[in-house]
Amino acid sequence: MAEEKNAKKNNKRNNKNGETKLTRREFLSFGGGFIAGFAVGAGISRLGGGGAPAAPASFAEIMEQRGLTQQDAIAALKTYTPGGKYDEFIMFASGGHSGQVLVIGVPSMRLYKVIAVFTPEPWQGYGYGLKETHEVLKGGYNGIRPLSWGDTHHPEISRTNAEFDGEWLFINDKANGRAAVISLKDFETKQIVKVPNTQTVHGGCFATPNTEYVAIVSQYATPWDPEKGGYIPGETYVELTEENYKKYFRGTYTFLAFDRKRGRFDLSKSFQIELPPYTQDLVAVGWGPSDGLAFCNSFNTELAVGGVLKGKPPLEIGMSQNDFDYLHVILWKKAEQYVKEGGGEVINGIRVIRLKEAVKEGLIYFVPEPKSPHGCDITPNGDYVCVSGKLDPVVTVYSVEKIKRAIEEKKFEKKDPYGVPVLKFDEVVEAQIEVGLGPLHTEFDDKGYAYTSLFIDNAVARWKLGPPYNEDGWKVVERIPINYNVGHLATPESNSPTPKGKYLVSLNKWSIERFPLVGPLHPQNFQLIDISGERMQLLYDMPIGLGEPHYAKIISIEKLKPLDVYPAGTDPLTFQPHPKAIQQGQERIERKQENGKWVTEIYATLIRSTITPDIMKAKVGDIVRIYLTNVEYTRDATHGFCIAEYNINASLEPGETGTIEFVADKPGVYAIYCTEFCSPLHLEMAGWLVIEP
Ligand code: RUQ
Ligand code: CUA
Repeated sequence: MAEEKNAKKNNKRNNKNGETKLTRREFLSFGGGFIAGFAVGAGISRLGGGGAPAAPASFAEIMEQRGLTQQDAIAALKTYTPGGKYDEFIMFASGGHSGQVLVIGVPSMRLYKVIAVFTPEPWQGYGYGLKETHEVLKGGYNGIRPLSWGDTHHPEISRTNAEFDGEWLFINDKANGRAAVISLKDFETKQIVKVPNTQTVHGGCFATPNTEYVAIVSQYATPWDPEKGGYIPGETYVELTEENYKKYFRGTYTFLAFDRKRGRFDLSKSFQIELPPYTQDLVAVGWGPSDGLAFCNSFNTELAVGGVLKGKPPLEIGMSQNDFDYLHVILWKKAEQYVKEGGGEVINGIRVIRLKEAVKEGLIYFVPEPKSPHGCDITPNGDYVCVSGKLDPVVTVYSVEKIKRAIEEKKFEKKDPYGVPVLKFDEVVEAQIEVGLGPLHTEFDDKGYAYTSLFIDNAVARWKLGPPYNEDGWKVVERIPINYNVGHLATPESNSPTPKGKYLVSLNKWSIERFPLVGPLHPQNFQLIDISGERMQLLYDMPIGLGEPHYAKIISIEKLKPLDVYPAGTDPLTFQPHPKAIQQGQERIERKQENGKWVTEIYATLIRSTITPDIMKAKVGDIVRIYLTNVEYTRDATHGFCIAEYNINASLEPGETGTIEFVADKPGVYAIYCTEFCSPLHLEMAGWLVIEP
């Protein structure tokens, strides 16, 4: 009894979560000082005190010592997240040229994971040994050469009824015209596909309301075969002249069919619409009133191809002559129906609706949009499309109802040179909001506000949407400076029916003096802004040493249901039992002939702190297959597996089975060891690969 009392006494300051609870007296000395410090301003030494001996410095003292303002202290309180407490949101940010995806907590801005996507990643063993991961990477090769980087741009989360459901993640690689599927069960890449007939893709990924398709659009036009149409990398050649550009270069609007059960794109059910060689840009797929419609904007309706050495204007000038470019409106459900009835033709592995056909069938329309626009964002009700001016200080808001009516009533002002009807600007515009210089992208909150990034002004403009969101809308209410050169911005679950508001992340290209110098290549800067109140407040600067992150999607953390460990013997690619999984005691080495070739198969297990078998033997020239099963089911008990001098490293998460396959081309005795510091005897978790001459 007495003991229990004592224990209680000792524990009294620790609540269930192990957090220290303050006594009233202590509270007065910390918190009281803090509050008083705020009330009177920083620079006052500890108030309260209450006589507690050797109490830690007060908030006011710390603020003074560190030169922090009240704003800073409030920002810290709003973002600081102790270990064991979780963020409210998770942000999936493109990793830019790293070809990866960054997983970041909001509001803590802590980096939780770098998902290996288009680029080999040694810690995860991605592309460094596990055959399964090599297969994923290979899926995206273009037939000319292996690719080991990507220019990731626009992450997208799978949707159910247009809402983000947290099951799958998609992202595009602009430079190589690819798209990837990532499972949000294990945050690993499952598939990469090369978009047929297309060299570079920028707009997209953007899922249809129930993720039937993921929309993705070409950026720079691709040379198409003058006779058969379509593009084969490394094969199709068209001489680059203005004439040929007009005639034979093409853009594409692709709907990659997504098989949710398998978690894979299915090219055989996908379709593509041929577009004129305008440089297509950002993409959005509608819901609600805009259900069935897909959009993208464009620039270079001038069809400039460059040629400064021949006296032509430089590309950026040639591409910026027209006062209007075209917002593309695609009737994707109608196109899907057309394809299902046998319309289009298969070119290089995908069903293509040729441009003429698309026009004839009424699947494509253009809407004039002011000069070289950027951004293409749909308001929460699915009722407006917002296009930013880029070279024009306005955001132009198009009414979806008006667009549909104009199409129905054929309110065309002309046809473009390819025969696509162009709707009358005045018939479809709802509003134009002067937001500032260099408007790029717009995101939304839950209170009827829109937020537009202003690249040139180095600011974010907050503006009020008009009816039905606000009676007195379509006007800017506030601007907050950012540092510097904001491209995209992201608010939680924007571009869906129910954005969550609260925070905005500004993805800034330059950081200039915000961080210590680390050489002439400066980090990029993610700035977290509180948008919950009357005034926007900057909370946090997060340097990103991976360039150049483009866009991010933010989702409520409770929508994510990731696995803790894999069920025993899982192949992560399929989430099914791996056919080569074994249990402890079943380890063995088998050598046999396969189609006249010697194959050594090694069934191995990994457990703290043993690799079994610890001597793996094969003969030079053998194909070696090592089936590795991590037979642990404890959270976090990952083991690595590397082979010295063979450029092989794998990572096996608890419950995972994977295959390492290579040709034992060099004889020798090679150290093998676990590359994950997994236990006190981690260094002993080792063995030998013996390749007999
Ligand atoms: S866009 S440059 Cu997302 Cu503003 Cu790629
Ligand atoms: Cu397993 Cu170190």
